[in-house]
Amino acid sequence: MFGWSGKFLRVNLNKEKAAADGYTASTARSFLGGRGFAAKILWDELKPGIDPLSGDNKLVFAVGPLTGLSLPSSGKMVVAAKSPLTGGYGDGNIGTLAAVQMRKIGYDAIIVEGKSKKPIVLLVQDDTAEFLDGKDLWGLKSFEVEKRLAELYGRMVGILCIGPAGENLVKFANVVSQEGRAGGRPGLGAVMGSKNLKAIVLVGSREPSFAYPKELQQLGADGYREVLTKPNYAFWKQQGTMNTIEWSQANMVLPTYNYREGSFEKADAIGGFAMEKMKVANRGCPQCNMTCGNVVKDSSRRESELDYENVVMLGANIGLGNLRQVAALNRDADELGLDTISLGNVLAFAMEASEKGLIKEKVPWGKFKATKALVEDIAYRRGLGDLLAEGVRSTAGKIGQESSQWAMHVKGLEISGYDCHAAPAMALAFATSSIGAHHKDAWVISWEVKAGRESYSQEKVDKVIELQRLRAGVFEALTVCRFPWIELGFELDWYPKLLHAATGLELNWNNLNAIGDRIFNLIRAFWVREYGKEWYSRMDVPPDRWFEEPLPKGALKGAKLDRKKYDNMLHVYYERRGWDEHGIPTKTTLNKLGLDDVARQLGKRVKLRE
Ligand code: PTT
Ligand code: SF4
Repeated sequence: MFGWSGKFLRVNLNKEKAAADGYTASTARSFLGGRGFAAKILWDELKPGIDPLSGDNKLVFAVGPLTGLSLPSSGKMVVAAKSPLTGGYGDGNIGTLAAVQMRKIGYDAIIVEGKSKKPIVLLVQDDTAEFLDGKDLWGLKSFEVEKRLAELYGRMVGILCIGPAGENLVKFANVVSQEGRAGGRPGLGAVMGSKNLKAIVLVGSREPSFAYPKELQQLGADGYREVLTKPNYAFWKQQGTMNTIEWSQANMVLPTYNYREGSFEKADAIGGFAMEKMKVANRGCPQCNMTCGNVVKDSSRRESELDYENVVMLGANIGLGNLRQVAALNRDADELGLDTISLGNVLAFAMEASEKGLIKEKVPWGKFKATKALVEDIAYRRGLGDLLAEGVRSTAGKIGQESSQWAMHVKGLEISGYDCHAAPAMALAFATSSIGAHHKDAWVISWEVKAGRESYSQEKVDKVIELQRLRAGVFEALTVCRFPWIELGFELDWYPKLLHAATGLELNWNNLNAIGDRIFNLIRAFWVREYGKEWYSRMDVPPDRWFEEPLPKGALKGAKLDRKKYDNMLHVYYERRGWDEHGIPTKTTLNKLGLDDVARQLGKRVKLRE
């Protein structure tokens, strides 16, 4: 095979053994890589109903055929497992040198099985895997872990690690790399912690072989040059994703005070232009000439890398309007290994619960010191922090009193940074995303704001599906960053050409979209298989707050979602997807996508419509 190594590395922590495992060309063609491989492996290899924090879970790190190559923004990797936060399929996407090194060690995925008896570091150097004592690193924060490992193995090796939150099995702990890149929102850091795996170090010296290496090299170089010509390039380098804060404020979609208000009185103080004045450097993922990580000094003079999500969730959503303090919370989250989006949600949930007198602890809105202390308590599971470490769905279940109406999650994953009181398509995108409420599968909101907020039309449904195919399917499977396309308009035509040069496969966009659909449906099947009978309760619905409590102020004062129209839109979505009225893929749909075996297995668990 060209473009793929044709091998996974299977690592068993119980036995401290690692071995190469071949996979077929048909798997490569059907699932491409990254999320596609991860979903396939987890579907094939996990028994339904396993405890995500037991040795039965498997942690998959996967790359795609374009990952890590000399072409725009290719330094990305997918990390996936059954999620301890949601109980369904969970993954995340990290920009990391580990992605580049994974290609160099010559594997397309690492599958980590079992559980080590003691803290351990997995070191993979080409064909050799070593299981090193991780005792001295256990308990350390992520930046210190990376520093020590880089001192031993060099700055250009690939390092993935967890912080204390992962060790303490916080349900939204993530995996950290390169001091400020992090991924695996649905608790994949906790899965790594449950396996006593503190870090993975990858050091490779090989090069993958390609179908048309010269053409690939030329296309990659042309691609980098093309990125530089795009009109928005300069502004992107100035602000990266932070430019979205002003836009969200102007359009009343800024998550504010636990998604109550849609705009924040101190938005200017935490926005892209405020950040520009404080910025000391640009940082980014490997192989990228768009480097969009905005490095600022936080309130303790430490460096912190800011993105839209980090800032709105740890700023507006908890009522904090001081950017250096927001940066400090963000830096703490990176060091502790906590997902900033879920963290901003649980903090806001605690603040609202405290305001309403539902918990005895005083957790005021926007108070930096108290919040900073609570963040540490969550990571170390102390007091109220221990309750919050389980995520908002679980916390609301425990404190009761209708708090579930404003526990802002879908299927257990906390919502990322967009208020949907007046954005039905974005609400649908959150509700049907493949990992729970995350924007990565279909960031439809910018289109929706232009197309008209009020409508619940079929056009909106189709747009959500179109984006899910592309973003949740193709980009996650090629495993390259989607920002060149979304943010700069780097043309989609580049990708089939690059794929052809790397693998020799001639795939047009119809073929690629079909792969996107296959992956999306396989992940849906995974969720249904896990939830079984429970699936029949309403799974694809955003929280009550957006239906019941109108926006209290601003240009869209009074706006809220309409339940009947939303349900109708969801119904249309199911039809367009070829799913039944419960959102379960029909046999015909699965068979059409070549997932006959999945249909057979799923049919044993729930009733499948023809
Ligand atoms: C992603 C989610 C996001 S989405 C952000 S900011 W964003 C948060 N970043 C966190 C962080 O930082 N530290 C931390 N402790 N927790 C964090 N949680 C949040 O995680 C990220 C960029 C961004 S910045 C986005 S949108 C794009 N995401 C891509 C994607 O998903 N797929 C893809 N093919 N390309 C993408 N390009 C962009 O990458 P999750 P990163 Mg990320 C500090 O992890 O679990 O996927 O959730 O990885 O390397 O930092 O790049 O406004
Ligand atoms: Fe990473 Fe930003 Fe480059 Fe994407 S554009 S690869 S997120 S630095």
